[in-house]
Amino acid sequence: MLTMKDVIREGHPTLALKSKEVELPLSKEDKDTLKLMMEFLENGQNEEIAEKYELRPGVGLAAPQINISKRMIAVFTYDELGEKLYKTLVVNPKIVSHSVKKTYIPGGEGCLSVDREVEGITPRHKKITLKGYFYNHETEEIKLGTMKLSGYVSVVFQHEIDHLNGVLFVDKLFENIEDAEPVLFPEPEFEEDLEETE
Ligand code: UDB
Ligand code: ZN
Repeated sequence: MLTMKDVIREGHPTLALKSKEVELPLSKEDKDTLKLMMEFLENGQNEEIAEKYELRPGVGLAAPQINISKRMIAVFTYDELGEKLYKTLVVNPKIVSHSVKKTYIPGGEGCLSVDREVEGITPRHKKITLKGYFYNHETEEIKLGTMKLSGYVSVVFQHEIDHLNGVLFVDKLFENIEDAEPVLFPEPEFEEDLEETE
């Protein structure tokens, strides 16, 4: 399994490289890498496993972050409404179109490869159309396809694709972005209990 020891950090030269297109059909090695990437994200979001192995709860991972300079990404997250789960591995992803409107994560982004607190926000396209080879690591099927993404999930994919181009979120920090709308995370509904318990 992958742990935080396998994740290279800011300053490592691989993070600044443009990674290579992956050849198809996928090699056994590439299939294994993709599977390990998804398992790393799943483990990180499993409290018990995360605590045991000291994993950060990642929502996305790009192959260069484990020092493999190939165009492969993994995303494991719900959308901002907690409605749809994206458990997605993409090989040779490409943003084929995007909105003019921009968005950003209000508190700023973080990164599994960046160990410091960074101030500032990173502008992203509000909507993207992503084309690539979508890989199912359970069935080992791979299919060319297109996905339309918006809001928080679109930010996660853009962050991962940036890694494939040698770009970190810290390379594009702003104090404020004109005419960008923040990703809206709804506040959990809170209702005070009127009855005493126990
Ligand atoms: C993350 N997680 O996984 F706004 F429910 C980050 C870390 C670095 C803090 C673990 C994260 O942002 N979780 C999150 C954010 C929310 C709401 C929520 C959970 N990454 C992945 C990464 O470094 N990939 O290379 C950083 C994210 C910042 C923006 C998109 C990816
Ligand atoms: Zn990152």
